[in-house]
Amino acid sequence: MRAPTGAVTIRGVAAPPWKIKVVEPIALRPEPLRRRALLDAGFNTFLLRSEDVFVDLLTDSGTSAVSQEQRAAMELGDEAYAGSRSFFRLEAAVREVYGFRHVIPTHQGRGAEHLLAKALVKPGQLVPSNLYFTTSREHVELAGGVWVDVSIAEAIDPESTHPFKGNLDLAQLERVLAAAAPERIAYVRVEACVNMAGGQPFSLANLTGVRELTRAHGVPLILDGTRLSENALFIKDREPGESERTLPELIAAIAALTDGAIFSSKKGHFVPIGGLLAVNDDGLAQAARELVVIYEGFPHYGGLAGHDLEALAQGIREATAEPVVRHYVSQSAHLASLLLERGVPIVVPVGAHAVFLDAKRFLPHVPQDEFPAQTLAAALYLAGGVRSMERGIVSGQHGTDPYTGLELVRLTIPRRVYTQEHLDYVADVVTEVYARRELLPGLRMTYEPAHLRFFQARFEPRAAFLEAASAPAATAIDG
Ligand code: P71
Repeated sequence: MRAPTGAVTIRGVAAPPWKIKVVEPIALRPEPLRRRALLDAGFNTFLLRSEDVFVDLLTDSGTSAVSQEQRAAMELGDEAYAGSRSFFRLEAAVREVYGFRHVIPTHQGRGAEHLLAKALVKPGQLVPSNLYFTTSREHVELAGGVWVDVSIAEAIDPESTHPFKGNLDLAQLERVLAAAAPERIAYVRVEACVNMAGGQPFSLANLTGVRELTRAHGVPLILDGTRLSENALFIKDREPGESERTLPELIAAIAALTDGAIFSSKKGHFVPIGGLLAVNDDGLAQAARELVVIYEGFPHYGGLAGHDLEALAQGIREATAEPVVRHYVSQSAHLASLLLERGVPIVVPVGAHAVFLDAKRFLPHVPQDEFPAQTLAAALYLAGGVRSMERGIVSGQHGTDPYTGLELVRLTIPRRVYTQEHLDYVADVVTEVYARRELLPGLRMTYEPAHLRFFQARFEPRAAFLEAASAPAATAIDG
């Protein structure tokens, strides 16, 4: 069947607009080896080896498949230290797709966040934003800034079906801007498809409102465009009056409302490594170029190889192709619909790049200080070799502040990588763990790193975890 956009849909799911030319072997390890691997990893999925993982839904970061066009472009990589042809091709792609005048490549997204924070944030200045992202907030705080959440209340309600949970609360933003002198605000940050809320988009109307407020108060508006294509697709599908605009038009319209953006290109630009700072202001660009030579490399490569710049330039263009974006967004929707049918509690509406399990409702008997999402992520690995990511108290708690926020497990879909069979398998594993959820005990943290603790923290179970998590289901899966 052909949808109005020209994309092919099969039983409601957008067909992949590609076929597979190169494959990477994967295998499900026997259950005793998965137990060993989980113990060695201290019940932290970040610490598992990928060879011990069957379906890897830890992240969509750097895990997308490159296209044949990207591989071909990589052959043209100009590895000159300065003045590389590959840089100018990247700059042309950014200008064409997003319209920003200045482009500074970085090794990945947090490299761009670092430059931006160093250039724009002075001690005591505020950065109002829709929720937060871990590395974004960390860099602002390291520069002495203060993060201020101005997301709408629905953003942290996993059961609210608000179509634009990534919106900023305009009244709250206005209060923050009005209460502070303009020089006390570093910039307002708007994240596309807010990761920590479950991949939830903002609307164009909301962004327009944010733009008006930042103009009126004379403060910069900076976009985290990491998942901008998906946000543009949700606007096209959900926002009244926007369905006739093309994806490239919507992407350009969003970027044009902002003063600049950071991108972790490892997601929607289909590259294993790379990030960007792209801005319009000459002074800000100059400040960032002075910093990039200290932290990343010469401004014409910013920590990347020439072939990386070529893959990125091509990936930026592919990220505007509606059938490509629609396919991977519909993979999340497919997995979500299987889980909803089986009564598994997930965040709705389904986000861009992942399905988020609501661990508070999945494991209501595990109190939040016993890490329900971490527990669930460990159980999914043990039951079926599925690797997911904790997005709850371990990653969200700020210092010793009390944390009662979202407690989610992210099943993240790498772009152009897994087939529908893989996703159907993941749904079966989640369903089996759900059937035995009452047996799962919580965890105790045994090692807590000082910064971004979720990456390397270690845990041990409070009761017989391995038996509870692996008993009948694992046998069924193995044999
Ligand atoms: C994701 C990641 C990668 C990650 C980072 C930190 C903890 C766990 C996983 C990275 C993002 C992102 C947004 C909205 C900036 C970065 C940093 N996301 N903004 O979701 O989602 O980019 O990883 O390239 O440095 O797994 P970077």
